[in-house]
Amino acid sequence: MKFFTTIALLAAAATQCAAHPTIDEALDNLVKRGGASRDWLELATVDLSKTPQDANSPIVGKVTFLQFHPKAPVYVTGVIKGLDPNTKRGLHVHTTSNFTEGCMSTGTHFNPFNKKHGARKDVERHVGDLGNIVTDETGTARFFFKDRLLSLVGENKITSRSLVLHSGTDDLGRGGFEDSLTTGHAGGRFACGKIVPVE
Ligand SMILES: *[C@@H]1O[C@H](CO)[C@@H](O)[C@H](O)[C@H]1NC(C)=O
Ligand SMILES: [Cu+2]
Ligand SMILES: [Zn+2]
Repeated sequence: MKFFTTIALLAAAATQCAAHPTIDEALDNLVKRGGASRDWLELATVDLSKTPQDANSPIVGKVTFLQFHPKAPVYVTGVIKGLDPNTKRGLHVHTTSNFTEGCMSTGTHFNPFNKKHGARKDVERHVGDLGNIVTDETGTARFFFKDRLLSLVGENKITSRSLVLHSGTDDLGRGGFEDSLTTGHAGGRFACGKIVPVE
């Protein structure tokens, strides 16, 4: 199962972003540098298609996380449809997958090191800060990036937490609003889902 999911991801990543290395090339590089083995692989996915308690949500989307070594970066790839065209929307890992009050009860941004909110490439950031996804003219966002802080194992483990897509743009901590350094002033919680391991 894992193997086939990975192959599907490699194909999807290759067609999505010709300018970026494919996951397979990235893995090759990691193996060469001694940072990974082809025997160790963790995968997790989130289905954002049905925001808990809101079956009529227009959002359809799936995001997959892939890691090749406990200390290696996590590759994040996804397609999310049903958003406003040509815009940026905040995407974060939130601490819990408590959906009692829909996305509102998923807690704060996952922040095991008690940092301030920031951009994905900032030193000062929450582990859960994934910045913004960018939509095309049809309101679809396709993305593929790697992140050095996320993990699928250990203390930064995001599995069983939730992924939250916001109704606004994440200001990456730079907006000067009261909530810029906690939430990136990213607005309401548009869609969310539990991050579950793929066996
Ligand atoms: C889940 O969220 C609800 C609503 O915010 C809260 O009352 C409840 O205590 C939470 N459950 C757990 C297990 O934290
Ligand atoms: Cu958030
Ligand atoms: Zn944050």
